[in-house]
Amino acid sequence: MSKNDERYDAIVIGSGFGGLYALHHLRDTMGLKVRAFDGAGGVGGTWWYNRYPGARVDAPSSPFYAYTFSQELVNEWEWTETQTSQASVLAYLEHFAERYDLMKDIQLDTWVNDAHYDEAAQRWTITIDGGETVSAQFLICATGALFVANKPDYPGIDDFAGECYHTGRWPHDEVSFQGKRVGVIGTGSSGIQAIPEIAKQAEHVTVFQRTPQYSLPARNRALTAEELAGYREGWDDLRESMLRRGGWPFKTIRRNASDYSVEERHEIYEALWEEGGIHLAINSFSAVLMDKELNAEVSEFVRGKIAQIVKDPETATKLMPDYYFGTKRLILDNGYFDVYNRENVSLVDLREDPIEAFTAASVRTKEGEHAIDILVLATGFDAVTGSMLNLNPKGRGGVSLQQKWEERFETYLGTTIADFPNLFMIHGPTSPGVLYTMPLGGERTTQWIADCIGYLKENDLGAMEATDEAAEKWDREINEMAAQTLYPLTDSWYVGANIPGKPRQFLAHLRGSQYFDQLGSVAQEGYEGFVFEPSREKTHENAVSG
Ligand code: N01
Repeated sequence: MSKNDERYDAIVIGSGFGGLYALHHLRDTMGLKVRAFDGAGGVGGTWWYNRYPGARVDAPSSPFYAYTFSQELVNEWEWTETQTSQASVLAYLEHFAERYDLMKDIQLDTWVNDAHYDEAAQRWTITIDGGETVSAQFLICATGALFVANKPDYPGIDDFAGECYHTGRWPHDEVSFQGKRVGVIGTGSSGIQAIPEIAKQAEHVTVFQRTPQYSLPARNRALTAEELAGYREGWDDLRESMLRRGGWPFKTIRRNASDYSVEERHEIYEALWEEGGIHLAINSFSAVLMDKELNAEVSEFVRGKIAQIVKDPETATKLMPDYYFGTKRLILDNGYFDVYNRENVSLVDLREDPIEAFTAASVRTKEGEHAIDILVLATGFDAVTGSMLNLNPKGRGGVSLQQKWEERFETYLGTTIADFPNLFMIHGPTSPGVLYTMPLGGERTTQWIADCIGYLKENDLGAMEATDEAAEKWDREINEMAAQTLYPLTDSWYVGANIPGKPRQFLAHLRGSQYFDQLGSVAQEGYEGFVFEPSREKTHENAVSG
């Protein structure tokens, strides 16, 4: 066999949380011949790239932001903090890859430059760096929800002659901020995590803020040996609880705001703020993301906290968010608002004082010039859809994904796309993806994909494909679910508003456990919404043998 026609049952693109588990499950549990590819020089996906100072999990983390399927794995990994750092997550993923002997089937430093479906062969052929082609019946895209870096196109930005780093493409060598004047653009999770760390070293940090943010205290601390032992002991129950709830093990309190007085509600907000993490959002009142008045009350509570923390009233005012609390990605910080009490940090409010241009050594805004040595772009990603559009697979009739998704990011179940048979996405648009615990979501999605593959094999089928009708219906359902909340009213990357020209559409399924129940029912009820083709390979073999 020439190097140009390596044949597999499945190709996995990406070796982050989703891709590594997909390789393990499809190869070791399903017994398939699988090959994984990743353009990065190591496994870890998001966690390989996003190694900026302060990078941590921005969701309930140790030990829940991890694979859940194996008690042995849970027992042997020593998480040390309540909010896991990027370095720990990456070390964990590297351990996972070694423990399950995955590296022999992962080709790193290898971009997939083309992927197209061969209707006659019912197979996907990919072209990788160097022009080699590889084919498989199934293409599993674990390409990452936060992969394609968004770089602003301010006039002259490429003329800036100092060091320039995007948080999502952070160098592997240490970046020293010692004695440097640093400009940071962007105050999403990445900027808010990085700024306090950079400020510890830099001579001066100028933060360029477009939208002020609600950020909640992460209250990161050491995880005690007793806590870890308790989690391990009760793992089955915890896992069960994660499966039933939104991917988290703890109960979300379903309180009605109207059952409490204003004072009582404030006591609850205070307690949840003190507790830290995302509790203020998920454990205050169930309607907080639906009821504008209630949301305004919580928003005001957080603004009050900002006013208490930030000593300079003018800076505090600039930091006050004015969108609906929780409708952009919630941020968990370790000393973000406090950082503005330092003498070496200043804030530029781009709404009042926009950036006009860059020079070789400065950022020029309407009202002044800010000399900088290092520019940090914490400007986010073409989230959820960017990595798939980058891959741009070509499906039935040669239709490209860029054509297919020109106006709307239509999928069926967030995992499949009409016209793209045998292609599956992990954390695709309209899956719970970024609103669920991603490692667990990846496991559950992969298990469902594996069941699809098993079903095809058992029934001598060669291809499965979502119908347009099913995709349209799914799209309406996702839209209707989002429309019951305040999410669509805010410009955020959840709706694609951070990327100029991107079609506006809410990109996630809002009810994680219901979603996985739905996936299960579709499978149990014979895969409604899909069409199947008999296996041509089998037919051919039968014809030959018959
Ligand atoms: O990106 P963001 P991020 N001029 O898009 C601003 C995940 N994450 O990298 O709000 C000036 O949230 C933009 O302003 P605005 C997490 O899910 C996970 O911080 O659009 N500013 C915003 O302030 C997170 O949500 C972990 O008005 C510009 C910022 O840049 C997601 O990644 C850790 C601009 C971008 O914020 C993305 O977070 C860290 C411009 N031209 C992040 N363009 C984990 O724990 C953009 N901005 C897994």
